[in-house]
Amino acid sequence: MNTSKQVNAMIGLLFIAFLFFGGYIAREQLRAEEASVHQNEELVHRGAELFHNNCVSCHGLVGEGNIGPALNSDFFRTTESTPDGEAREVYTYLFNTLSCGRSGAYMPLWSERFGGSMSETQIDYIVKLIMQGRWDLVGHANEEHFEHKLESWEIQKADAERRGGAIPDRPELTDYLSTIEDTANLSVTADNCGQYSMDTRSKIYARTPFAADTSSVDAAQDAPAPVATEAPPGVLVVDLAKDGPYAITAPDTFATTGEITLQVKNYAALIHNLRVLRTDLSPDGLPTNDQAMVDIEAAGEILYSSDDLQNGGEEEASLSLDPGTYVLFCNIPGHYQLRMYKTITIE
Ligand code: HEC
Ligand SMILES: [Cu+2]
Repeated sequence: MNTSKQVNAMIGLLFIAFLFFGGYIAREQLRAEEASVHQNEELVHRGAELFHNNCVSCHGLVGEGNIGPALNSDFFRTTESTPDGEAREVYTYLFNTLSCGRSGAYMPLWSERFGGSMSETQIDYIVKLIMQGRWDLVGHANEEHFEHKLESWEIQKADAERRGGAIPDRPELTDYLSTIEDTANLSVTADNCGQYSMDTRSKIYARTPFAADTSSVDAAQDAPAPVATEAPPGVLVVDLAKDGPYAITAPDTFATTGEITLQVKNYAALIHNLRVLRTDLSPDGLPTNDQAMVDIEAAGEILYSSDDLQNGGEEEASLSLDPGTYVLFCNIPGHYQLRMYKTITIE
């Protein structure tokens, strides 16, 4: 009798202790989670500040792309449902690209380890920012810095008015962006640390982290392959970066009886151009020079060269091409190596 009461009391106590500890552990977990959310927010904030100071000039005010490609693409994003291995792959790709830069392109190297200006911790902050798509924070950083710029302009202006001197131009947010004229002063990254793989790039570009539900996967599979814009006879339409950051979209064959009207348009913020080359060489085996451009002299005969086209830039030209196979490519440093080329057969 007594013992059974004792046992009951024991069980009761144990139960209370269990509730107490259970509650404690749950609370601790919540606290730890809140702390890590808070910590993450702190880190991506630092990433945004670094991005404002070092990257917006080439990659756009909120990662939309400018001289460098867009970085606000979904394929760089990870979500809670992204498998660990895949997330690591994206992380490594971005981390290495930032660390080493891109050889043969304007993308500088950043890691102190290779002579750049950032610690690996700082690079980590920026990579986190890109993978979490926190462009809102970059927007805030821009605004904040811009306000300071405006304030000092106000002072300069008041001063000029007092002295009757020339009033300086009001700063614009877009002053942060490099223009194509600035590229004359940019240097091409000479060498990376050999960590950049073309296959990894293709794999990452194919990622669709927000299309996990089967309906959209089916839709993507059913979608027709990209085709060149419907054009009137005699008009050859070549679209740059319409179906991918380094894609050239044009018909595989083009029938003509004489003069061809060539219409080329760049769909990306990243600058591209077009060359039409007659060559006996294989399209993937053109010789390149130390500028990471196709060595035109050695490659064959260039029959058409467009201007360097900014976002939305178009050009139209007449040319006559004999029947045969030609290579269309972009000769912005590094782009041929990124497979920005396509063959076309003129019939
Ligand atoms: C002087 C211009 C310039 C600056 C400054 C610059 N980039 Fe780039 N970046 C480029 C160019 C050009 C490319 C494309 C290289 C290529 O041809 O693959 C690029 C490529 C990249 C890529 C690879 C994108 C892809 O699709 O593979 C990442 C990531 C990147 N930059 C991040 C950054 C970050 C982060 C910063 C700031 C710390 C930065 N870049 C600063 C010009 C720049
Ligand atoms: Cu290009």
